[in-house]
Amino acid sequence: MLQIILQANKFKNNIAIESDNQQYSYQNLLDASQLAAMRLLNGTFDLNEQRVAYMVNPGFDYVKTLWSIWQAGGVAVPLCLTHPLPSLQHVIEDSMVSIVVISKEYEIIVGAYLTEKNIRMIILDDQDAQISEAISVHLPNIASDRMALILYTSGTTNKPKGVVTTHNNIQAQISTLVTAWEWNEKDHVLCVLPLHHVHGVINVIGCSLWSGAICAFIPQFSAQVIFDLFNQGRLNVFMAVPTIYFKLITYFESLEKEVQLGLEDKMIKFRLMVSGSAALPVSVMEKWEKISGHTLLERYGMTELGMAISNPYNGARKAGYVGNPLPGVEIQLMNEQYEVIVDDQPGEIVVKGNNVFKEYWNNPKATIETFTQDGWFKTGDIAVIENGYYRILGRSSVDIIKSGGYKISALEIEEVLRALDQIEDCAVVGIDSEEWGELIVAAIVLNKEAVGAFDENEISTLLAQSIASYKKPRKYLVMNELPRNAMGKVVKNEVKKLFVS
Ligand code: MLC
Ligand code: AMP
Repeated sequence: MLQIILQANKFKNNIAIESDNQQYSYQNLLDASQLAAMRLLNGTFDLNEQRVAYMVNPGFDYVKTLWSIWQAGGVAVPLCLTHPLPSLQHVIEDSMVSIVVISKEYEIIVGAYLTEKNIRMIILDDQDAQISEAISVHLPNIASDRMALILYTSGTTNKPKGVVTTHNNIQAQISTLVTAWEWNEKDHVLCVLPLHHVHGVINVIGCSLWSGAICAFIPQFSAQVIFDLFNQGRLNVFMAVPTIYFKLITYFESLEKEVQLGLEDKMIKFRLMVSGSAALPVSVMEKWEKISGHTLLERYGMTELGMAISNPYNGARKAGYVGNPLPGVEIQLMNEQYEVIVDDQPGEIVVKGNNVFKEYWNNPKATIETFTQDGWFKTGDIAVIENGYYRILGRSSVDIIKSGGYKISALEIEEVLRALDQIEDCAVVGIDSEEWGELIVAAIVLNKEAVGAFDENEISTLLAQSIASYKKPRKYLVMNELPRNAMGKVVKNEVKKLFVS
């Protein structure tokens, strides 16, 4: 039996999930996910690593669906709830899914497309939400080296790639965090993150449900709802990206003094507050410490790895540093020739361990290129060790942008922009932003016919049809030509300077 299911069996009577104003026990989750697995199997014995995509709201239905796919022998492919159809199509088609499970409200977005493509669609309805009696079902035995999950991540290629992790990888990713951060069954975490990325799926849902803890969900990010829940005094663990802490601080500062004092009183009682997915500005860390009494625990991770480096749970958490390798994760810094750096110089972080993903889906070339000959995974992140702690200095590619904790390919946005009639050429970059980490901006050269008639809102509306809102440039600069070097290549660092000067 899968380890996550064995774990759940230890805590059958504990509350596992709070969502939609209801509580669900681990027993409820086991029963409902087994029933859903039978529905997926539809009379067959094993999905045998068929890909099953799902577009399901955060909460009981989400976890039930994920666990049902795993128990039926499928590979889970979570879809982003806010992506427009072309982005969803890319994931569905690239991962070659045979089934898509959706919450009812998403039928309007994907229903016609799935019918046209003859892809089986399962719509979760009210009946599914009801908890059935325990049933005796025959489910396949799943070897832990089988594929479990494909998460799509942007890279230096224009379209996102599928990152395949096995059940073994996921177990390693979860168990190292459970050990390092002392997760236990008394914990009560709030999940506010999107659930098609490793931060929400592994760190929040994976770790809490592995430990017999409660995972509470809200439908989408809302500072007010989060503080209302903090105020109830039942939560004790919180994890978010730096942008969320920034937004919470801004909201907190708008509250009456009395309300602030009440909240401070509740927040100080939390066991753990974590930040990651992007660099935590020291200013945000300090402000959060002032209002919550917590020194945020900053850690470093990646879709291909889960988490790799973490500040200590017990011990000094240093602002601007990500700490040290997690248990079971091997880290080296390497130079451009992929030789280990022996002095205190900066180098690219490379990683080995059971946490490291299996492969990029259906992309052996990208998989081979991302590992050194000795099997180290090349992260593309540059770090240095100072006084025994790792500090992230940046990325080796200027074409990867982190905004709001999302990894975004500048090349993907450029391709979409160039496809618009008005735009002849463009260069997309990320510029520093305390709120977003990086803000996406675009220098553009207009087609002759469009010169003098540039309309930012029109561009934004057109982009919304094909890319997610968080990928849209937030500022444009119309230029006669883009800054290029002697080889004719656009110099992105020069483009960045144009936006900050
Ligand atoms: C949204 N907006 C942005 C933006 N995203 N503006 C600038 N830059 C961005 N990146 C704008 C919208 O256009 C809108 O503006 C307003 O903000 C609200 O939009 P929204 O979509 O409702 O945003 P919101 O819900 O507030 O989203 C902010 C957020 C979200 C921080 C909650 O970005 C988020 O959930 N980020 C987490 C991503 C994540 O989980 N990453 C982990 C990847 S795994 P207007 O004007 O139209 O109202 C990983 C590995 C690891 O990285 O280490 O963990
Ligand atoms: P993703 O591909 O979305 O999983 O994003 C992974 C990337 O996020 C890493 O390669 C880093 O560039 C970045 N990242 C994650 N955590 C941190 C952190 N604490 N500090 C700086 N960058 C981070």
